[in-house]
Amino acid sequence: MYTQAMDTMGREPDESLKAVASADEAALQANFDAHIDAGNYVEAKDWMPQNYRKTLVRQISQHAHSEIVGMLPEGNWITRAPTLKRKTILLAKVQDEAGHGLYLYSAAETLGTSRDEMLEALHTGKAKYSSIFNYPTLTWADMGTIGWLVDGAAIMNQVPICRCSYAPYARAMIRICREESFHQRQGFDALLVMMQQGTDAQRAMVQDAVNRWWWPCLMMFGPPDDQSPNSAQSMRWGIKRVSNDELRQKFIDATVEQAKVLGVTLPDPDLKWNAEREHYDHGPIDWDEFWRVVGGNGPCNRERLGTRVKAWEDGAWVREAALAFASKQSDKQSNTQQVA
Ligand code: BYC
Repeated sequence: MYTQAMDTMGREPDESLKAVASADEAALQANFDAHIDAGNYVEAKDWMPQNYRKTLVRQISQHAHSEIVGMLPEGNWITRAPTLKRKTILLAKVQDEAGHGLYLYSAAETLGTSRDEMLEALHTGKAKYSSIFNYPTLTWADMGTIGWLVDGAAIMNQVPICRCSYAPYARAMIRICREESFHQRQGFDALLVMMQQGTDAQRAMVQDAVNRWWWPCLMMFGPPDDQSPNSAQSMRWGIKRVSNDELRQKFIDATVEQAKVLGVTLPDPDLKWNAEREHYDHGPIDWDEFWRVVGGNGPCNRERLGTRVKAWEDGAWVREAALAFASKQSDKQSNTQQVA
């Protein structure tokens, strides 16, 4: 502080320093923009604008939260799976989701936010997680439908993130997408078996699950492009590569054909092929319902958050034990080094 005062010899130190800093900043910003425009990736140690960092922490942490909250509606059915084969598949899938959460929290940590901070934001309701996990899983058919539709929507949204400009996120997504593909197939397979080899009651159960999950799945892609405050900047930065509406449309186009193979109908009387657009038209989405759920008032928001907070509190002794063990190990190591 004193040195600075001497150097400036009575001039306005803050102003001159600010001018230099902002000139530097402008050059860094220009480099960064050119780097992004050329389609290059950004690594953790590279310079990046504060808002780019903030946007990534927001999206990646919300994505991580979605993975671990997403374990709850399915975890609920592990003990009730109809066969040993379905139980092992579901168990593996739910474990994968814990793994996805870990990759994603790790990717977000590279941006300088600690996992404790991110979890605190989840537990206090400040951070969002995907709206879809605030709906109940009422029957076994919901497990197949989550795999087919929810994971199907997730893959559609996540494949373009494998090319996200932030490299640690893009790398995490490559592995996640491979696993999501297995998740989607196992869901489709479970439903196909029920539809082709099941009883009338089982087929009705599948149709009922599809009816309940269809619209919330379309909401997973986020608000329409003209009501999506983050899209324009995220597209500019190469964080998002394809818009919410385009992805939703791609999902609808792919799913209508899959529904035909399964032999289920989708609960939208306005769903029809538009030869001019070469896409399926669809009926209006209830965006009031979406914002209600995102705002914390969906059917299961309180239950999901309560379960997460309880798991965090019940796990306190595990974290303490792990820290005590790690500190014992490092004491042991430094003692050995001293003796040597
Ligand atoms: N739910 O400006 P927008 C999985 C929020 S896990 C809740 O379009 P953005 C799986 C949005 O955050 C799947 N909130 O935002 C796991 C924003 O609020 P803030 C999770 C939503 O970020 C286990 C505001 O609405 N996938 O598949 O440009 C088992 C305005 O939206 C939702 C990801 O997280 C929503 N559905 O675009 C099975 C993918 N949609 O943050 C399966 C990564 C929007 O400004 N994320 N909001 O307060 C993304 O691709 C983007 O963040 C989104 C939203 C497309 C979701």
